[in-house]
Amino acid sequence: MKALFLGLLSLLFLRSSNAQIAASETNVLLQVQQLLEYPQVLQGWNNWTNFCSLPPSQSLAVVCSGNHITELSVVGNITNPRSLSKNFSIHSFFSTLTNLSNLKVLSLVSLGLWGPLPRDIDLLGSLEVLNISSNQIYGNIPASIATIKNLKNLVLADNVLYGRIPNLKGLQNLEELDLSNNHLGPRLPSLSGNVVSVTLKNNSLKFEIPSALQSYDRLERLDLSANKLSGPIPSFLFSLQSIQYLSLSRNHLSGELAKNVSCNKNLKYVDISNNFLIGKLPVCIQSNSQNRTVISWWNCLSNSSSKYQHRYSFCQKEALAVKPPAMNQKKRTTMKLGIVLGIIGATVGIVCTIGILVFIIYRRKAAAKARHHKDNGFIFDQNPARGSPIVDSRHRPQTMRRMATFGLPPYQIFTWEEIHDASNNFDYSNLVGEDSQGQVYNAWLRDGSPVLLKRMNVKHKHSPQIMKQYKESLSKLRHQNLVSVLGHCIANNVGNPNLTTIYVVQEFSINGSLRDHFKDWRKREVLKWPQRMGIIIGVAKGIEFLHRGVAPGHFGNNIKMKNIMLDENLNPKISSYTLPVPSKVGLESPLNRDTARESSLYACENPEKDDIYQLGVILLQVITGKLFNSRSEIAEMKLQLETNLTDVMPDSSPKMSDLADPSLRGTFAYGSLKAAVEITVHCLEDDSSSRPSIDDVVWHLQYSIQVQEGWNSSGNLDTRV
Ligand SMILES: *[C@@H]1O[C@H](CO)[C@@H](O)[C@H](O)[C@H]1NC(C)=O
Ligand SMILES: *[C@@H]1O[C@H](CO)[C@@H](O)[C@H](O)[C@H]1NC(C)=O
Ligand SMILES: *[C@@H]1O[C@H](CO)[C@@H](O)[C@H](O)[C@H]1NC(C)=O
Ligand SMILES: *[C@@H]1O[C@H](CO)[C@@H](O)[C@H](O)[C@H]1NC(C)=O
Ligand SMILES: *[C@@H]1O[C@H](CO)[C@@H](O)[C@H](O)[C@H]1NC(C)=O
Ligand SMILES: *[C@@H]1O[C@H](CO)[C@@H](O)[C@H](O)[C@H]1NC(C)=O
Ligand SMILES: *[C@@H]1O[C@H](CO)[C@@H](O)[C@H](O)[C@H]1NC(C)=O
Ligand SMILES: *[C@@H]1O[C@H](CO)[C@@H](O)[C@H](O)[C@H]1NC(C)=O
Ligand SMILES: CC(=O)N[C@H]1CO[C@H](CO)[C@@H](O)[C@@H]1O
Repeated sequence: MKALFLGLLSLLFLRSSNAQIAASETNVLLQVQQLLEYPQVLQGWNNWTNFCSLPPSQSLAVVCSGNHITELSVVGNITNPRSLSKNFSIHSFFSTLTNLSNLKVLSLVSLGLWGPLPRDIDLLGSLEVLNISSNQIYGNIPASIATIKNLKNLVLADNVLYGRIPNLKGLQNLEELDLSNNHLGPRLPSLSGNVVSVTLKNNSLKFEIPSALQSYDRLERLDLSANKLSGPIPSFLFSLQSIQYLSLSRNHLSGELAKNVSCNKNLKYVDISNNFLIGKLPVCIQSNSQNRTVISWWNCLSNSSSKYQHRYSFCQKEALAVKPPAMNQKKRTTMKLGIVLGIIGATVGIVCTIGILVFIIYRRKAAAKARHHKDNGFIFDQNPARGSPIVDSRHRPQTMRRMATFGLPPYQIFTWEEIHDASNNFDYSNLVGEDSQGQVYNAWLRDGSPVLLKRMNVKHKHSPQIMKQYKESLSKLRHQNLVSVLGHCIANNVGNPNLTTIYVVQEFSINGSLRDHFKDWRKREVLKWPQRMGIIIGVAKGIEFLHRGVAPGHFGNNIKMKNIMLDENLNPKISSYTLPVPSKVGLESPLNRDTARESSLYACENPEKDDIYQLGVILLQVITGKLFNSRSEIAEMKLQLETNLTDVMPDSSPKMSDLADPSLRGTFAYGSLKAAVEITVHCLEDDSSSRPSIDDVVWHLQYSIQVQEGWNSSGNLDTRV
């Protein structure tokens, strides 16, 4: 009896004290528990939990103030990290959190969160601490994060973030930035001068340490270790007004430190190990002292207290190999080039001419093309309220600001030096592959944007006329559904006049291939029917452009899932098409078709219809969600679908829906699926001559999309992701 009374009393008490925070915020917490799939640390939360007086622990803190929740800190099991199921949607998770309108501290560590950070993360506008380290957040850091004005600590360490770090200068209150163990780069972000701790270790930073750091008067801790920074260590780092901890280890830093470097007296820790430094250390970091730890091994220093040093020649060689790209130093171009050439003893003469004519022709064609492509882009915007341009023009130099309609900079003739810098002297670590045409490198333009660089050697000498036609044909390979050609450089070898090296700079797509998206179920979940049709029509339009948009047509393009790159808006780009090489006979056949055929899995005598067949295979995989490895599997699936189509029985319809990828359920209009299946079956005809032309395919796909759009707009589809 007494126990019951006490129980009732405590219940009443709990209810009333919980009532201090708005009921809606209690609901948000319970939803958070559910969306996080009931992690151990939140076990026991229920309708009766008094969230404002939970005993504080290392892994959980809820703090209330007034009648609002101001802090939510949840740390999952770090030793045994888990991953949330495919039901998890980071987008709805964060939009649930935005209902905690006064939230100042948000820590969600090691909870298995996955997905890209929502672009509208700035809706959490009162945040001061955002700590979502040790999860599986991928993609770019949204630029809107820089508008959360009160942010003091931003910790996104141990995730899978990649790409540029947005400009964070607007975060005037930012004190701690920790982005370690991601793939961010290639440049350090701009920060306000108030920052106290910057940790960017183990990312993909390149280039020299920027002099902007000089103005960070409050910076106490700087960790840039395990990146690919190059160039010298600027002296000012050691004497920054507040610096205490400085780690630059495991980079490609080179050169000699100035002898007169002076150190801030509070500098307690310096790690410059594993670089390519030479010469003697300045006095203030010459050895460990009572108050200063210095780690300097594995350089080529001659007066270091550490025994572990490489020989001088090692650093000279390595430093040369990673010579930092010259930024905005056009004037030095020829002189530096001469030095480099002298050192490597090469006899390559450089003839990169500016094809003004090509450029003018291109501009005229681009304008015509732009008109042509204006209204046939079919991309389902995942986030219609916040459509943002694919390319952020603010970071591009003036000359590149004039965008063509589909977001490409104007075609560019590169100098050999630019090519050389972009690839870090064709550094082996940048080599991504080699095919019958040549090597492909990862490279970075001077504005930091990543590109692909293809190097092809061409034997035979070609007449200026043929070279002119050739350059023109290269510069035409630009379309929103192609991994477009951004520019080129042609270098003639002085020692061997019959050898020409052609460097082609192509777009780089950071977001992975269509096949990657299908193999990773998380990414696949994002691809509902409208998204998949948007991708397929893009691929078809890319093929249409290759077949019809350039003269002569470009056939046998080795169209495969792994060769379709997706950008961040899920716009597909065909990457596999064979680049033209100059031919002896001029424009008659500027394509090296033999290589195209060799590399094609289903080589056949009709390269045009071969492309159609391969588009059919992609359609089949996109519809069924299966990845096929053999022609017989494809034939079998085609047969099943075909039977379904020709069967007049009305109950055949559910069968077709069953053949479709289960994760598409509820997202397609039946008529749209049927139209897509019809054209797929048609593309996969055994007899190549009965396959449709690309124009037919595009027409049918557009019809399928129209059916789908009608269905969407009658309120059938929740297009949120
Ligand atoms: C919590 O309350 C909601 C409605 O207020 C109810 O639907 C739900 O079943 C309750 N849950 C528990 C565990 O009592
Ligand atoms: C973390 O997971 C491990 C292994 O499952 C388990 O032994 C440990 O108790 C967990 N720790 C916490 C804090 O839950
Ligand atoms: C995911 O959602 C489906 C349906 O909503 C449900 O049946 C399944 O159990 C959920 N999976 C997990 C791991 O929560
Ligand atoms: C958040 O607030 C909005 C409007 O106040 C409401 O419609 C929505 O259901 C709330 N979400 C949660 C998870 O409480
Ligand atoms: C972020 O979380 C990690 C892991 O719990 C912790 O070590 C770190 O101190 C946190 N940082 C902030 C600013 O909360
Ligand atoms: C560096 O970061 C990657 C992920 O970006 C991680 O897998 C790796 O373990 C990290 N390396 C070190 C030494 O921390
Ligand atoms: C160090 O010496 C260089 C010239 O050798 C000079 O330009 C620089 O101002 C000196 N720095 C300091 C801090 O004395
Ligand atoms: C080391 O620090 C102590 C106090 O922290 C100070 O008295 C001493 O002078 C310092 N030694 C050197 C060599 O700077
Ligand atoms: C020039 C210079 O700094 N020389 C120093 C090299 O290191 C020894 C001790 O290891 C010093 O005695 C020298 O002054």
